[in-house]
Amino acid sequence: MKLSVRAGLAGVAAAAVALGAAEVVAVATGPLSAPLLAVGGVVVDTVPGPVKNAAVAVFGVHDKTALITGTALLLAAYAYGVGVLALRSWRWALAGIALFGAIGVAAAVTRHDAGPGAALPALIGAAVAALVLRLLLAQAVEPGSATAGVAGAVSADGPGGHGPGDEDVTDEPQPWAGRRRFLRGLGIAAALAAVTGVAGRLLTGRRAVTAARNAVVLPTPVSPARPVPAAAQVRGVTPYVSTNEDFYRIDTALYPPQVDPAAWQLRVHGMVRNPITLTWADLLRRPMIERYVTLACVSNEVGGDLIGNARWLGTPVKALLDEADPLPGADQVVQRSVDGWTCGSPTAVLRDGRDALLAIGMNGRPLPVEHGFPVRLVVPGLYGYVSACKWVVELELTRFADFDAYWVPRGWAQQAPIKTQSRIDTPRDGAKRPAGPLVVAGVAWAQHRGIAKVEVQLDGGAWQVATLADTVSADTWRQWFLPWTVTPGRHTLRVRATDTTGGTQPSTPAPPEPDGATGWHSVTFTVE
Ligand SMILES: Nc1nc2c(c(=O)[nH]1)N[C@H]1C(S)=C(S)[C@@H](COP(=O)(O)O)O[C@H]1N2
Ligand SMILES: [Mo]
Repeated sequence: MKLSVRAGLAGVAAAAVALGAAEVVAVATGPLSAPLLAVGGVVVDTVPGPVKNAAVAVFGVHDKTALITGTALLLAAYAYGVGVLALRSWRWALAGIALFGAIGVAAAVTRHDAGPGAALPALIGAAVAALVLRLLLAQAVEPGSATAGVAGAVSADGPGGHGPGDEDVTDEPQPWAGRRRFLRGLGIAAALAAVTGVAGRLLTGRRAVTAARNAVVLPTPVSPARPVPAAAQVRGVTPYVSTNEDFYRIDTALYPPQVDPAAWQLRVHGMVRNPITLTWADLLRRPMIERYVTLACVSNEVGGDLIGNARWLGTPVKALLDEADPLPGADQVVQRSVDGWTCGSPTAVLRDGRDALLAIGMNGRPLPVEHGFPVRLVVPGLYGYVSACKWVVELELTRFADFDAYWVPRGWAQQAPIKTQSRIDTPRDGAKRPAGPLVVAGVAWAQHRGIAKVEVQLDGGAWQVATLADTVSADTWRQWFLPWTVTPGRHTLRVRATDTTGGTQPSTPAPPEPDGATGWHSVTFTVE
């Protein structure tokens, strides 16, 4: 192994131990102060809209994992470079580590609601990185060899030393005797990194609100949800009710905010005559209703699965807003999450009598932490990014002209009612089917307007009207099916829906940005 490779590996190992140490410190200072999450969070908030949209499109609900993995790989490459650099100049290597620490500190302290200790994980991580790199480098360099001076430089002489390795660090004619010792050092570092990293994560998990969530007893709704009719589910179609585990998750939070209901408050303020502050106990005393509402993400592509239907338990937002008594002209309700994320809904929509909920329950359970525990909004008929604030702590009455919520400066529309859409779930694109009878089936949605008709077309022929399955309400999606007889060959199916206002979804394909995708979903399959 070449000396420069050893030094690079030492750099990577030092960075890994540093991250592990930072995770442990972050147990005390908050998960978002750990450098990886902090830097990742800054990336999430600052990458240009199109890049992020592409990430959601490519990675879907795994965009967070992709981001963290990408950040870690970049850091590894950087740390490798710092390790190699250390052979030439320990001073420059220290500067490289300091830069890494500074970026971590800057990211951590600028996060929304950053605590006083937010800088600590990155600072301590940087110190650990310097220490570990020094120790490993001392082992990477063979004593008595032409490059031994480097070892001296980084171990005995201390920072700033230069060794003869400066001239010719990668050339290594002699087999290297210290290999075993160095590899052992690397192994110890890797083990340390793994143990501290995992321990940090586990301890952070123990500080999570899991216990508080388990202790929540959901109140009985004064108005229960209409039961799901058996005929709502068509065979071969996505489940009519999405389980909490399978429900799609989209948000900007790399680590879901941990909000203890005991400390939770909702402020209703801004352009109102009666500002209100609601505690968890206050909230539980309010009348609760339970409704099935289908939530959809504006980033959902035609045919995509960023949509789900759940039974939400919550108190009507309308009554709360009526009590706060908005001033004339307050046309926007800005919902603010504990992590600073915002979205804006039209005040008129929240007050028009639809079941806009301040929700605490999802399918009979307290909201999962990833879905907004303890409290979120659910508004039938509006895309999630303009209505469904998770971990909500504020409702601020303002004007659309005066405030742009999180996604608006990033290129998305201020207002975004859900567009009428439909999807073929069976047959799947690329499927092979035997000749003869074939049931085409799928879902369609036009929340709050309701689906009136679904039509299917085979190979560009005449549109055929599908049978609509039963559904709970206009606020949920609706399944449909159409029996067909197919002959051998390659076939293409298309679907389009019409809502109860008579609007048929347009054929023109449009991307999700700025206010929701349009176009007809099509699948191509083969009959043998
Ligand atoms: N606090 C917060 N709430 C948020 C978001 C977010 O990034 N942060 N994303 C919104 C978007 S874009 C959607 S589509 C829905 C998704 O809700 P879900 O993750 O429960 O499916 O949450 C909305 N609420
Ligand atoms: Mo979304």
